[in-house]
Amino acid sequence: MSTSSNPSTPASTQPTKTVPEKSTATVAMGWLHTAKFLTTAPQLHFLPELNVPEIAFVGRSNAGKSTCINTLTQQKQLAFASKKPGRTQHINLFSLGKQGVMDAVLTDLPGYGYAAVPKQDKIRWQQVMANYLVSRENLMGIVLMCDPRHGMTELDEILLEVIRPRVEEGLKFLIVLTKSDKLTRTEAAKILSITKLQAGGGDVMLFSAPKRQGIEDVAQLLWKWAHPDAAKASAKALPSVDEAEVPEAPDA
Ligand SMILES: Nc1nc2c(ncn2[C@@H]2O[C@H](COP(=O)(O)OP(=O)(O)OP(=O)(O)O)[C@@H](O)[C@H]2O)c(=O)[nH]1
Ligand SMILES: [Mg+2]
Repeated sequence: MSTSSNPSTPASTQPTKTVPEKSTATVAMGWLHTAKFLTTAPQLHFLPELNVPEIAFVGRSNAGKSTCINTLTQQKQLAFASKKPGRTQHINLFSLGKQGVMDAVLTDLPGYGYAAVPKQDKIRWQQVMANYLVSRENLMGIVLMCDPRHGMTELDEILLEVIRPRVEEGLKFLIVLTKSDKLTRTEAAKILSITKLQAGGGDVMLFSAPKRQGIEDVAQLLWKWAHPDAAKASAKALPSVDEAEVPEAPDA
């Protein structure tokens, strides 16, 4: 005998359980949590060629790139983070994808601008990075991490110049203002609007690992970059402002 339904109620009139659709933020956080170490290399030509979208984290040394990757992927030690600047010294790739099927890659790059690095090493690294940013074929997005207490520095501006031709061809670009926990609300609002003016059309977001600020916003954007078709489909599924029922305004 079936115990799953009330025989006196016709099947068609039984109340149906509605399963709420997962929000984009939940999907994005779940996707990022699948991150696994893929490979590490001292320069571009040692990296495997990949045919999935790659998103690189760049920025000054100590800006918080590795910490941001660990926070987004909800893994404590996926990328090496440290108080000591210059902790990341290789190009590190992390694969993403559900059920073990890789559908994107995150790249943690060594930072630039650390004064204590010998000049020759600085030049070598700047060449490695410029080469990666200009030539990595599957690179589809860049997250520029910037400490808002220093704002965009000259080296950040140079980096923007290096990637400008690719941005004009469609490369996605986000500036993340890290360590926002170190700022007051007023300071944060001010640096956010200044950086938006400098971003040349790119997105800008505030982020704090300890305060967990901005995590879902960054996660959703990266997910959308890597899944443009799915992102378009879920945007279509939502009613547009015209279609949505808008309550009538009360008479004045
Ligand atoms: N208060 C605060 N500290 C942070 C935040 N993100 C990172 N940090 C700290 O900043 C320091 C540098 O962080 P990393 O993630 O190693 O920085 P990185 O950009 O990867 O540095 P390199 O690998 O040297 O280029 C560490 O002491 C982190 O704990 C944040 O959002 N808030
Ligand atoms: Mg690092």
